[in-house]
Amino acid sequence: MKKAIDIIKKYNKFLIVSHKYPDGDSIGSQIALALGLLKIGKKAYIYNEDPPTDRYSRFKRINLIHTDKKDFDEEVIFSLDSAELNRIGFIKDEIDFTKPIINIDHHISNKNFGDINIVKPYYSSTAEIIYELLNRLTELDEEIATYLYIGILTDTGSFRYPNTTSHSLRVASKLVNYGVVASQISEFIWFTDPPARIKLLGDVLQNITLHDKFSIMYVTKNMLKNHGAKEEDTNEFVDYGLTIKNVKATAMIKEREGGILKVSLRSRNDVSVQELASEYGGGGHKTAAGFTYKGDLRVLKKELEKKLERIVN
Ligand SMILES: [Mn+2]
Repeated sequence: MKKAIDIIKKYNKFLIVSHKYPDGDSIGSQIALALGLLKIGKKAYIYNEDPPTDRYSRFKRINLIHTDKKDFDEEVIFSLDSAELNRIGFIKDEIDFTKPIINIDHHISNKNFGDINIVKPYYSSTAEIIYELLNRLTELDEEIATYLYIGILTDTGSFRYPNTTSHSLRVASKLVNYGVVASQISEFIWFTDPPARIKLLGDVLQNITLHDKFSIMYVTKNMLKNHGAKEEDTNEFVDYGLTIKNVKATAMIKEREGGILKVSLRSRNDVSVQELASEYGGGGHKTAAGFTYKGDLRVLKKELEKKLERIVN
């Protein structure tokens, strides 16, 4: 942490990147860090492969997130919430690795690829780490606190997942003290579903297969098309597979273009799905992980049935 502070003080232009399909933690951490750097008179530029999803459209400062690099000439690169540099996607090719990289993350699988690595797997979110960093740099304010809160709220599943610790709750509480209205943030994020998403959810829940202690569901390109839904509309659907009594692990398979399948895995605290994700070249956390797979949906589903059966027993 001390080394990161020294670098921040020494340089002026900071590029902030995060993983493809950025989630609430990426977006919240990136914006909070950018606002903190701007506040102490530095230049900051957030650059991601993908734009924020519509879920975050009611937060003003998402306009700080760019999907083109323009001519921003960074001196230092911050990589947030990304276990390895490949996770940030094609924008990796536009990064000059001779410049200092500060890697801040909470994934246990983090490859420590930075010149400085602040990796805290026991933290709920990258936002929780950014909170500590910013506290050493400047005075926090309501706006910065709002974006940090978004990160913690979304990565803890609204304070329901096992990563909800006394520390994450304490940080959230301090953020509320800066004037964050917790219920309003929840409303902005969770009460904004387009009708197509709910119709699609109905279809997806219809195909859920329930086994002994695990469940699997899937969504095809055709199902999306039938409802005029986007892939982002399926985010968090996986959670429903785990709300069923006695289910300890669940998988959600999403069909993407080009025969690519994206699999999200979730588990209860006494079961880990992380190793299963790594088996397929993916990663994540103990109770929330994922991977991509090229091949047939039915074949993969059969395979996952066998593997999940083993994990939960
Ligand atoms: Mn995260």
